[in-house]
Amino acid sequence: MNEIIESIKQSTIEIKNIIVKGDTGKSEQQNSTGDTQLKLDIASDRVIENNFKKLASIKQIVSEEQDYIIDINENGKYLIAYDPLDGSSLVDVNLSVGSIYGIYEKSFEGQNIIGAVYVVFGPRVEMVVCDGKSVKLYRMDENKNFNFTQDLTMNKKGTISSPGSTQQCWYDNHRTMINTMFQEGYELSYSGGMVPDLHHVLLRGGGLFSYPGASDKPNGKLRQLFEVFPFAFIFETAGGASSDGSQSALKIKTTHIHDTSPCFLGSSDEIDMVHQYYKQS
Ligand code: AFP
Repeated sequence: MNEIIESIKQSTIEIKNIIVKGDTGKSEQQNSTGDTQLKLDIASDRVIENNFKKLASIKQIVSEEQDYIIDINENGKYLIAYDPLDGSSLVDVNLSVGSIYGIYEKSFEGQNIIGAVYVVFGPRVEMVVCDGKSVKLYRMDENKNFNFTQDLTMNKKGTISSPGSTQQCWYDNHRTMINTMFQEGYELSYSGGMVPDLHHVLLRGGGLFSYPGASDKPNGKLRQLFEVFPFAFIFETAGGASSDGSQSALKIKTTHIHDTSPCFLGSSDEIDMVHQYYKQS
């Protein structure tokens, strides 16, 4: 997996330059989810695809920005699903964004994920790498080197609530749960960028990030392969937990590569709380 991590580092350096110099305008194209693609999305996607195509260990890749799986090397071992620039619509208001990578074996399913990486393009560029045994934080320095900073672990109970989705569309059980958390003193943290929002929960030791199903999006908004499974793998490895409202998100059965799912990620106590409120409903 080392050559994959090195490739991601190279892509990160190139994407950082694109963000700084790039045009944040809209392209004429839409992705499979119907989102209008920004020029940044397409440029970042091209960088990652071109770098991954050089690796003998990769069998297939699939991007959130593309309709289909791309075959790379029939003798390759790894399948990689990636979101090249998640939250890209936030670049033009200068908020943090990120890249997300899920590394799978055999098939693109939650149960077959064996590695996950995300990169935060914020005041600093940071990369988090998870191999299923540990979650490690690296920081890019002025010479474009990625230096190990610390191992990341989560407390049993946290202090942050990061509630996504359109509040007026929340189901009653979800609204009651979120309101109760704030009454109990949880700190609100939500930027609209999944990568910085989850990085915040992870680095502050825990809490709950939620993007539930709601009346406008019953199956949620976040994509299973590119967003939900990589972060579920990272949070569970760090000692936290994940859920789709009733079980570990990694147990979700994927039927299409662009499927979405309700998504809860956080400390184990908070995920237990989610199951209490969702079981009752
Ligand atoms: P974009 O990639 O289209 O900006 O969406 C980002 C995202 O998929 C994820 O990063 C956020 O958690 C989520 O959308 C925010 O969605 P809302 O804007 O509906 O809160």
